[in-house]
Amino acid sequence: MDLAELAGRCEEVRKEWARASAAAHDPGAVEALRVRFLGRKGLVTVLFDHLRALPPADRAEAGKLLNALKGEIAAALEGRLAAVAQAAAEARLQAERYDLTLPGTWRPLGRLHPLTQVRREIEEIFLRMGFDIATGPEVETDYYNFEALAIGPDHPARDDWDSFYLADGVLLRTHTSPVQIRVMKSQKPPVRILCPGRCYRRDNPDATHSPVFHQIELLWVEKGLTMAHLKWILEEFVRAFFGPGYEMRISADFFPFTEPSAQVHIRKPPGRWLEIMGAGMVDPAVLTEVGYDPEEVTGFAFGLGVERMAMLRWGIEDIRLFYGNDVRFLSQF
Ligand code: FA5
Repeated sequence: MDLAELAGRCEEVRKEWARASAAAHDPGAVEALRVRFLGRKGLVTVLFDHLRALPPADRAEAGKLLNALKGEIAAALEGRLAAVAQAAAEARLQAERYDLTLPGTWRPLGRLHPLTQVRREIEEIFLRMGFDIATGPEVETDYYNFEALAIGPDHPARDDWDSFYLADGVLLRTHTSPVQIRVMKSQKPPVRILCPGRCYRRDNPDATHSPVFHQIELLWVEKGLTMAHLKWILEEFVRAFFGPGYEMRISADFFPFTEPSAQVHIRKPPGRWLEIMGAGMVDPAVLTEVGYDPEEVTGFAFGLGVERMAMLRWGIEDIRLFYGNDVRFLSQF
């Protein structure tokens, strides 16, 4: 092969490059081009083998031609690779483009039931004051629910707690006061506890009564406690839970297990008064029943209705809303 022939071959390879490279649209195809033209047996590489056969005078010229071709194709390859990579990146961007004007997907979030929120908040207030949480069974015996609380079998106050009996002497507890008895029987004074729990009564459902509801019982037994301490705790509690703008009214009441006894009403003026709890000084007969000495220690207790607290907090007129499982209602809390 002489110089002119080699130059002709260079031209052919150049044309072939132009044709082949125009058809390479992805990185794989560009790599195949590189192998085909510049690889060990590539179209350009094999032309270099002809150098040795040329007359020495032509070699420099031929070398120039070949190196120019090689450099040209190497540079074009690089450009081609960059172009292909950029096209691929652009295609990906197009495919992943977000339309920010589309409406979002609504994901409903779960939340705590308003009664759970209120219970937890009340627990926190009293935990800060140094009370411990205590619990007891919802299925109770007549002894803990009534008798130990000085409500004998024929006591007229039984009418206040119309009960669901499961068997003779076994019932669904009507209040959380039996937990007081269980705790006092199991530990010595001082006692400072809070007992949240579910209660059951054969009350006709209305705006403020539900057959299943929640109470939180508080009991503090120690040397030297008086009604003044109870009043102080109540005022602190109402302030902590409701904040300003609420009024509290304490009036006389009767419970067989407290003496004196009181009931507490709350209202947010100009709203109606709502009874939230029964309270009082633990009756000496109850202290004696659990093995405490009423000459040594005194105590006070209250049992408050969790639903009533929630109704006052949010201005809810009907207790049954808490049990309707209507998401439109529940999602507001
Ligand atoms: C009692 O149950 C007493 N054990 C409270 C007590 C404890 C007094 C310790 C003294 C010492 P009463 O029946 O009043 O008391 O209920 C207390 C509170 O529970 C009521 O003020 C009310 O807020 C709530 N409650 C009672 N019955 C229902 C009901 N059916 N639905 C919703 N809340 C109720």
